[in-house]
Amino acid sequence: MTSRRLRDYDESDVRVRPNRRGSRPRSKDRPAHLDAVPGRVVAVDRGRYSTVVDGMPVTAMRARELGRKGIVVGDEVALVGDVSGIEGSLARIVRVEPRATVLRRTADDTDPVERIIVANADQLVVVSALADPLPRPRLIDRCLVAAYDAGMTPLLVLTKSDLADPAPFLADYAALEVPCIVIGRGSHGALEGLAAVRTALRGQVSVLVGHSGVGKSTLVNDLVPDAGRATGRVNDVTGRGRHTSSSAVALELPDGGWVIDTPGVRSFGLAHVAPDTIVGHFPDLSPGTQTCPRGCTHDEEECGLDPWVASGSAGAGGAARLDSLRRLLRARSSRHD
Ligand SMILES: Nc1nc2c(ncn2[C@@H]2O[C@H](COP(=O)(O)OP(=O)(O)OP(=O)(O)O)[C@@H](O)[C@H]2O)c(=O)[nH]1
Ligand SMILES: [Mg+2]
Ligand SMILES: [Zn+2]
Repeated sequence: MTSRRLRDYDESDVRVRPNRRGSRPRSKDRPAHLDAVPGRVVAVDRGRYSTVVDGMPVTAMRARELGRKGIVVGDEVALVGDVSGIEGSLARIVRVEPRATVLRRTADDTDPVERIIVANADQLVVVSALADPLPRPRLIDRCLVAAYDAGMTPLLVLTKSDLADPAPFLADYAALEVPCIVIGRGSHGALEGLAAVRTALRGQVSVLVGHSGVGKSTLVNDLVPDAGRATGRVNDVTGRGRHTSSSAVALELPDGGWVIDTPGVRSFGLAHVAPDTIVGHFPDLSPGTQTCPRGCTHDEEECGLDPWVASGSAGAGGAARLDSLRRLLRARSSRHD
């Protein structure tokens, strides 16, 4: 439902589209503010919220009645006041609608404070460079765990294929069965492989995550004309990106759907994720946990998955799949990205 509402904004004739508020489903306990209009938060900057209302940009602040409730990029909100979007105007956000998904992370596994990064995204695009900076497999695995935890579909995008051969990396990830797209600069400097990315993102709300310098903003600039996202060079000495992007921004895709560019992450704390959540995303293996001891971490001696796979119940690729599952389970509890 969330995506449907987002797609409403995709029409090129949004400026003249009649207000459809009358046809929206009404919640039973709809509070006051009957005059509120629906909008989507596309950026947050020091207490100011950039929203899109009927396809038009509107700047807003939070209403006092919201209390301490957080508002993040991707949130569907209700706005009152001056929603004209005219330069200098300021609307008020009076309500945050229930979120279909939340992408959350803790700063590290010991940090009890969960931060919600993005709301209402369908797809988590884990972006990794094949070189410059080198792939960080554990960070990638941890991002995949975060996607499973958030109920988002994962997609791997490998960038900079002009700098390194993707084959070894692809071999390592084959058993995970996560879709994977390779892109890179061609001989004229333009990005190649974008058609597959466009197809995968069409009609979806996708959030890009990955280490600084892997090329998230470069990709967004190619996908969204006029996106104008700043891009940075990778430091020759440290081999790291410079954290060029400092906050998340949602941009509308020309073919329908939204893409959310986020700042580079160094780590992805997953203290809040339960092992069974991860196993649930391996439907070929999960029946094998029936003989597990109570509270099994699925990475221990008595785990029922080992005899299940050894008996051939998970098919010929079962051993490789179990290896992949264990890698994600370990990624969840390892401290170092
Ligand atoms: N050779 C090569 N360079 C690329 C490619 N994609 C991006 N780059 C370069 O990589 C550098 C970093 O790109 P950005 O798009 O700023 O990376 P980012 O992931 O947005 O980084 P943060 O905003 O810091 O998280 C820039 O110099 C880009 O030109 C690619 O496919 N091949
Ligand atoms: Mg960036
Ligand atoms: Zn087990």
